[in-house]
Amino acid sequence: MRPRVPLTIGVAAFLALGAAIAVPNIASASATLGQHAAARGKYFGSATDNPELTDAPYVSILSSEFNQITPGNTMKWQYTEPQQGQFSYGQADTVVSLARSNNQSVRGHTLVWHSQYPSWVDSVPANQLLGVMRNHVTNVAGHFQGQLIHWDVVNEAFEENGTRRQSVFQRNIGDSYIAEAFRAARAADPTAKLYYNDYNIEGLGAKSDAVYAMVQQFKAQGVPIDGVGMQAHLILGQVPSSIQQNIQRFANLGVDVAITELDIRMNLPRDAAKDAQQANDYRAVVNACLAVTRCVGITVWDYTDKYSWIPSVFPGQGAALPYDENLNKKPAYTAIHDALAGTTTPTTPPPTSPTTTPTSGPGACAATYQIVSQWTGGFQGSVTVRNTGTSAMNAWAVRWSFGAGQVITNLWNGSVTQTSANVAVRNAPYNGALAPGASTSFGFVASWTGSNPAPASLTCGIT
Ligand code: G2I
Repeated sequence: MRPRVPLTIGVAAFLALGAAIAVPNIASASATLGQHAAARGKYFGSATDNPELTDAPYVSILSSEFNQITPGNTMKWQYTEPQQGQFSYGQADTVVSLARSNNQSVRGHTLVWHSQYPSWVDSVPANQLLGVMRNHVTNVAGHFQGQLIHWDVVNEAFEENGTRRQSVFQRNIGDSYIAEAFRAARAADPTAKLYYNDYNIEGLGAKSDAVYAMVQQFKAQGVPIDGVGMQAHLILGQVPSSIQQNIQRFANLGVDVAITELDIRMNLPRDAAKDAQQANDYRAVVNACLAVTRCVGITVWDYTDKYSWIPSVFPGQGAALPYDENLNKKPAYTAIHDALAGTTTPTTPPPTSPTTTPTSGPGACAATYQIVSQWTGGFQGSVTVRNTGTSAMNAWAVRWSFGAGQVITNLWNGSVTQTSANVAVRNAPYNGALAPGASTSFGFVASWTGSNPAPASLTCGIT
């Protein structure tokens, strides 16, 4: 996108206020899973679903313990394009805005899948399905453009033996449908990292070999793939021993890896021995991800047994998640927590926050920079933008200069350009409008070496 020519800089003078920012003590036992993961340069997230959002105690933990959210259902085709050409985003938007209000990143799930699509798709003439699929991807990825860190572009396209699943897309479009979906997704949302997502590909085997070969081919052909999602719907005591090796071999192809739907089911009822085994299993998965730099994060497929999909699909099995059905933490929680916490401690004292000097008048805004967490080589930051003027703003831009070579690697809820030290962040399509007094924020992950001083000043304006 071409940068717009600046018309006005609303605020150009700044004060470093020296107010200490409350940064959680990363080493403390009470830090959340999300905070510990961030301190290791990863996220730890949870899936959720709209019906659960009326459960206040559930939402309270969802909102505080995790730094990433995946909508478990409501971005799927049956929800987003229930009738051909009629798109519906209300439920998915609800999840995305909840996550945004909690400063959580969001994975999009999922654009093209053989399940949970509306029946009209089966009636599309074969020679029109490619166009219909592209149109779906273009609209849905376009709607959420700039709001998601990842998209699961294609989900579960392979059989256990490594052959292609004979879905409606495979049958009517052919092998090329996966690459075509990725191309359409990149065009519609250039900032989301694009993932292929599947289950039973956590360890070495025929199915993960097939996905590996596809990723290798996509890389060679320039098909825009950025990551592989390993769902990790696992069975007690059966974490594949090759999981770390397998994550690493995908990383070596030049893609990121995410554990996208982790749960570890057991035969009911629970007992102490099974809980202890489950804790070991969760620890093994977390440690495998921590061991590979390009393993970017882990998502549990909801966090509580109260809302797990397992009992309805595997009768007699369940208790697969780190919180029980009464929202109490299980041994698995402690194992995840302690694995993420490791021995990591903050490497430098938390920097203070420079704040723009609020001014009045049209287009005046203030930007506040904050380091959320920091670890060796990286940190997560957040900038809050507030309309300090007297009239509504339709767009904003925040600029600063990094003083020590920091480089933004990922930014959400805004669009970033960085040229050497100079960073410019403009609003995303959905958060540019700010009434007087209103505020919004964007988040980012950046690298640093040596030291990580906060910028001496930020500018905020309407362009
Ligand atoms: O099946 C487990 C997961 C495997 N990988 C892809 C994921 O997208 C999938 O998630 C599950 C959801 O967690 C379930 O909630 O996908 C299921 C459908 O295959 C979802 O189940 C459906 C039920 O089958 C429907 O009856 C129900 O109306 O959830 C719907 C919404 O609650």
